[in-house]
Amino acid sequence: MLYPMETASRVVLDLSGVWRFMIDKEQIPVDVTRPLPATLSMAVPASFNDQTASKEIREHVGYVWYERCFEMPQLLRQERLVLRFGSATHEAWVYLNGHLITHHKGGFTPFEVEINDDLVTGENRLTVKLSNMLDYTTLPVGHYKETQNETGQRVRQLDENFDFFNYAGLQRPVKIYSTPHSYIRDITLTPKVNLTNHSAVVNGEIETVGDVEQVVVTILDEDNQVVGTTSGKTLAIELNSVHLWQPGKAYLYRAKVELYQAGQVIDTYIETFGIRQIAVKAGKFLINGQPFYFKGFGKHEDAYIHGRGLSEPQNVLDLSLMKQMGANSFRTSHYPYSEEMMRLCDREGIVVIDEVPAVGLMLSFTFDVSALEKDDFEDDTWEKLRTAEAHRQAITEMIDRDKNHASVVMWSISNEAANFSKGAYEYFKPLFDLARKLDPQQRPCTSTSIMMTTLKTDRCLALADVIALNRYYGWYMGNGDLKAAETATREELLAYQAKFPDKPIMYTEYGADTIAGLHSNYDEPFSEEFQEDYYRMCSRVFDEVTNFVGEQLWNFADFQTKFGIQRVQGNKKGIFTRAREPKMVVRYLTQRWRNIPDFN
Ligand code: GCB
Repeated sequence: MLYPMETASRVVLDLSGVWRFMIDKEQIPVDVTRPLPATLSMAVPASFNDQTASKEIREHVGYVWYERCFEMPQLLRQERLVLRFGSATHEAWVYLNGHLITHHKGGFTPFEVEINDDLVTGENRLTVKLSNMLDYTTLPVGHYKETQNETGQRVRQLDENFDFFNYAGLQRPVKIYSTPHSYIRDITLTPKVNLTNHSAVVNGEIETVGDVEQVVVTILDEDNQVVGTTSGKTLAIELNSVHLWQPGKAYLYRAKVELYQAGQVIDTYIETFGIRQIAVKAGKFLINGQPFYFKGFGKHEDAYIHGRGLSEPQNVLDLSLMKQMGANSFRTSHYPYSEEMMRLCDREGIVVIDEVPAVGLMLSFTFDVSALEKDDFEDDTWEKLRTAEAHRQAITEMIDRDKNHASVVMWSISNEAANFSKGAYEYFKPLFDLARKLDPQQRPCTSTSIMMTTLKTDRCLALADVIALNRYYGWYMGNGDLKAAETATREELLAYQAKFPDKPIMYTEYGADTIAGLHSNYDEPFSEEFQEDYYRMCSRVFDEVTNFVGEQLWNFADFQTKFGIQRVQGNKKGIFTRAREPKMVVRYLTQRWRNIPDFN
């Protein structure tokens, strides 16, 4: 799916700004043929939750409505016009001038619809109904319940089966873009590098719609010089002396695709891409043939006021802070991030593990690993969950959206699912197969494992190209005892390495809740001293394990969660506060990461 972009043949109109908003009290049906009786203002893109002083709005479970009007410039009316949502969380019904024009479920991927037939001259009224409800059929997974209040009215309740606030709304840009009626629908690029002679072949497919006489593809380098050209919808353009996209040293080419009719260019799209090679071999994660070491983070899209909404200044700052520390990567825990962030990572040379919103696929919880080690251990996760269809859709839409990004080096198919329970392999095998079938660049796939999913209990290890562990020894297990944590960390990593000598191993989460400004002479948990000791302990062990290919700590910054006795206005495992002020440990990690090269 192409990102909306202005070119010689395309115009983009941005519908960001202040919309009208209301929560649906479900007392009288909303009449979409008339303007909404909505009196509140709500900025788009952003989550709705933190934009008002109302607790009712912040904690609302159910439906909300957004509306705004726009006029379509007459000079564009002859073009094909497409309304596009960067995301609408979690389910959307879109009406234009009172007609339902599209519906989409899944809160973290874009969708679009042609609007020519529903546009009117003068003012157009765009209305969006959103649901923020989650259940056993959706990603992420929520425990959903309906009860009745004293007056017999339905009360919807949602208990998120995950550790982040259920922000919702029109969280990413809403745009209208134009194309001609015959147009470029999609571009798929699969550059193949020859590392020995520094050449590459840019393979690809151009998908078009309508009457097309010819398609011409031109590759431009960063100096705007033409380095290759071809005609036809299938390309294989050879490039010599190629500039590789490298972590921290991004080099981006542009593929200018032109569609001809009667000797004239009628549609142009410019796709930016990088040339690099990803491989997993003999326990190493190779980027451009060299063993790469991941230094970085699990993150969230989470900010004051914006909630999970796109904040480009915050994205720019986050990557700058990462680079300053010598970090080189992050995982889009626990959902695909905005397209704007992915483009920025391409530009900045930040390496990304791209994750679907598959979080909460675990319906029981115990730290008693011995119970889980029984061959036939089965909880009710795979019997009760009905998420397979949503999961297939999420994988399909994520890969469709992100397939050309040089920054994306691996897909994460789930976070902390009940891999220890019978039925897990049968659930996941088709999903890993699907990701591998869909990805034209054949990136490695992984899924991150929770502490109870061990070498003995994990039924899905054979599926993952990289072993990705989320571990909290010294925090959730043996809180405060870093000596025991060190032993457990070491023993477990060495055991994985011995059993799977060809699979790279990395930590995709490890951390300790830390209240900024809390200090202790006794290095107690929650103090800044403890956080630093914890990370020093982990680093010591990591450095001993040959096949250990990366450390992505939890979390880049403090973030908002649902209520819970372990959460004080959110999760405090950030090494930065939510406002991006450093905790003490940032100095230690900066010094460590600046001294670990990206490649070893
Ligand atoms: C995890 C989850 C993450 C939580 C984290 C924690 O394992 O993947 O979503 O926020 O632990 O801090 O408990």
